[in-house]
Amino acid sequence: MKPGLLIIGEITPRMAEAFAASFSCYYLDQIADIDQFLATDGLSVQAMTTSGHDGVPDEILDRLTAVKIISNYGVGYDAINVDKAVSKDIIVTHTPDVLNEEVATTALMLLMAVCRELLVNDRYIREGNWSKKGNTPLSRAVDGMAVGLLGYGRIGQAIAAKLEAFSCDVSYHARTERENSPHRYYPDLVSMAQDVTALIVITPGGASTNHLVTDEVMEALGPDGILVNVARGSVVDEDALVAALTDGRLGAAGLDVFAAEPHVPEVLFTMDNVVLTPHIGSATIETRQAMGDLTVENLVRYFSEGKVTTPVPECKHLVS
Ligand code: A2R
Repeated sequence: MKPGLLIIGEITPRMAEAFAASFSCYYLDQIADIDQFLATDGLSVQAMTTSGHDGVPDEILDRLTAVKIISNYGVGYDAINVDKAVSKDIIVTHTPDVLNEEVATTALMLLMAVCRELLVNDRYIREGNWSKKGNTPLSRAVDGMAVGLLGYGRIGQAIAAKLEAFSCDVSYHARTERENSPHRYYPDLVSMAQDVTALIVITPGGASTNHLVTDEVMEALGPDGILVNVARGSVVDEDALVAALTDGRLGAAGLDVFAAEPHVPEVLFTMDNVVLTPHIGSATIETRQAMGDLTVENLVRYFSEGKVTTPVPECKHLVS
């Protein structure tokens, strides 16, 4: 008998096909009566898969008592209560590394779109202004820019490598300094924000990084400063961000993530100095395929070999 798998959130057809080959699949959004499910088919559910956005509701985690593993389709797993899962000896896996380049490219795309005013210029032509009013004002160069990274892990270092191609002066802030890094380490985030033109946020979400980017950090970036967030909306104090952009105390922003997705503060819609994308950091066909394959691999390996490929650090002691 195939083990039961509860699928939470959106997955690709390729993932659905692979899961169906190894598991009895139950889709949370197709379950009409959750209490009835938990008392019947739910008893056979030994695995769950979810996305970084959807996570696992605590109630499900508490009531699906046969679950042994949760495979997260994404690198960020702040929407899963990992402490609770680990206390129940449930292994949690995620998809590190396979999305590094894509998220790094998204960060650079936002930085470039903001600096070169891509959307303003595009609209200018579409509205027929070029022939009527002539050229648009000059924009800002990315090449040679001083850029600070908040977070210097797998993705942060991929961003740094791409910025090198633009001869940017790269520095970073994290809790710990990396040995042998070619980039300058700032133990203090505000000091780094004072010294750079653009700050790119690429830490995990969750309580420990909540509102790391404060009003003070944005003040330090200043009226010519640019904030790019490809991490989690929770890392930036969004009310302070909106206020700083409104007052001109912060120059511009490129935002892929928001505090309460899919809600985005509407005042941002009116700002030409802001570029908005709907959490598309890793959302290409190629990268989502690699992430999906790893999400499947973790589950299939667990049930066939008793091993997983990419456990989250908090549950390494649970895996052999
Ligand atoms: O602080 P450290 O030395 O552990 O460095 C990590 C940094 N970080 C922080 N920096 C400052 N204050 C904090 N409270 C803090 N917490 C973590 O974030 C490290 O440099 C970086 C995380 O790197 P990785 O664990 O390799 O994550 P990865 O794969 O780069 O992904 C980052 C996030 C995901 O969790 C998703 O939320 C998003 O990017 O896609």
